[in-house]
Amino acid sequence: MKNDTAWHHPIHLHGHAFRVLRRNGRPTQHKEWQDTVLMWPREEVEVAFVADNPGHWMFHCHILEHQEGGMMSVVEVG
Ligand SMILES: [Cu+2]
Repeated sequence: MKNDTAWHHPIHLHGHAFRVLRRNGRPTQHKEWQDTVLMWPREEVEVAFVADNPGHWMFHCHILEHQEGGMMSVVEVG
C-alpha cells in the first residue's frame, strides 16, 4: 500500500490478520499479526496475509471522515 497523502492513515482490514513485511522497502523488525497498520505520510507498506476466510471484506482507513471521503474498498476472497 502506498500513502500518497500528507496525513497519517490507520488502514484496517476486516476478516483477516496480516503481517507488515516492509516499510519503505526496509524489512520490519517485528512481524506481529495485526488487523490495522498506521501508515505515515508518503509511506509505502508491504503486508502479507493468508486469504483463508472467504467473503467480501471491508478494507478502509479507520478515521471515519477519511473513510466517508472514499478511503474504503472491498477485498474479495473466493
Ligand atoms: Cu485516513
